[in-house]
Amino acid sequence: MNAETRIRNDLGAYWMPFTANRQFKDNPRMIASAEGMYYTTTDGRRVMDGTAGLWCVNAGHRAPRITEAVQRQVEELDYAPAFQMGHPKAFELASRLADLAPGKLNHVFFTNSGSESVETALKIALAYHKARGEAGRTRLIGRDKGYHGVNFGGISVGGMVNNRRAFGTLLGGVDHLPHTHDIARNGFTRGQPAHGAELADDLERMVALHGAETIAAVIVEPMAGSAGVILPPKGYLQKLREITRRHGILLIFDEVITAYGRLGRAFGADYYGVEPDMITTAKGLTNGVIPMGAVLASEAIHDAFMTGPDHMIELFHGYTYSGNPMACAAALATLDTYREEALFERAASLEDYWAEALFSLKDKPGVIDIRAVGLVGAVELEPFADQPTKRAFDTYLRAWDKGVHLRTTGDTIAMSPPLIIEKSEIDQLVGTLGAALDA
Ligand code: PXG
Repeated sequence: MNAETRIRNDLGAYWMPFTANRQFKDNPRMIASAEGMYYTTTDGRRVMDGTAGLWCVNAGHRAPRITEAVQRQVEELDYAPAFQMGHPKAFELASRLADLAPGKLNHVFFTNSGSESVETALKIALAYHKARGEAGRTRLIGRDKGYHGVNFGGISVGGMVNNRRAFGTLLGGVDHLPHTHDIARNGFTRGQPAHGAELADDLERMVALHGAETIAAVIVEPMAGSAGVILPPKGYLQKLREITRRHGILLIFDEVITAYGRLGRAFGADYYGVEPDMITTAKGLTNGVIPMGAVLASEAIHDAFMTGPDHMIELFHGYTYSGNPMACAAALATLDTYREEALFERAASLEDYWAEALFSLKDKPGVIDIRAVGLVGAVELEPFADQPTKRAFDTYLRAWDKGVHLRTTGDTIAMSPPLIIEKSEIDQLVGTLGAALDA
């Protein structure tokens, strides 16, 4: 082995994110290329992408319009300063998103990831109340099992203990609603769970405890993806909307996973028929090609900042790469692809077939619940005694060996294929998971 080869094959330097580094490096799974629904590994195997990357490649890999748009953009304008300066595609993209967004969510703040979108929305919420003379509204309310990225605001309102416990005291003034995961009452429900709308009433308890005039915002995922695909019970999101509105509290939907067609509509807000005050997005915005996030904010929130002298910066927040030209080009081409290939409609039309296929796994060994919505699915397994997460991860590895890539979280297998998936590929994906569960 010459020096060059040794360096190229050394896996030690890369400290991998959210990965069991030592286990991975003993037995690496490496992707060389991808197209449409499939990856090709460095050892030449074809593996179906059952998760759209990390819930982001909604239009499938290397969608031609996006590839071409990025190629064109890098030849034309690679970067432009984001502060006190603009370029046309950022304005065009913001207008397109405002048109796509529900109701009065007409203003767009660009970020580079879901985590940054969350921090941005939380900061806008605090600054909005201050701008309106209610600076006492500083409390933020999240939810148990919530995932809002990995930055300090996001892990503070988030509710996944492993993401929190190593990192100190986090933000103060944060409280958490109870989660809505309840297999005992809602196990194996097709569609929205029947039980649990009353869990939103806990917000009334917090209002009574802290005083509404101290609460800035509530942030929830309309459908909680990372914690294992937890669906909102019937009436739950409506109730949260009603209580927050009545008490002047902002409602933020974290739609980093659910936005851009994952549920068969542009946004989870459309799917569930509830309009929040802000929506955080990322992932499917650019099909994963270039990092980008966007926060959609209501007219009222935006307008509250547009006061004071004209020459003053209204919001002291932003990123070097907010509205980056390369990312804007990718996002515009992604939105074109979604529209021209009717991918949201396609996801909606596959929803029943997808759920039917997943529910066929009901009697497989170890299965204790199945959940499905849009093109998202989850199969929850009875954990092995004293070895939490192992059963799901073993199943994942078996499916990988059989040519299908899935995700695990705890002892739940999560699936979120690209929206271009064919019925025969749904059969293959679910069939492979079934065989992995049998093994
Ligand atoms: N909010 C939500 C609701 C998310 O799902 C983030 C924020 C953070 O996004 P960034 O771009 O900063 O990672 C997410 C991310 C999984 C998985 O397998 C989920 C996410 C990321 C990676 C893996 O469940 N969600």
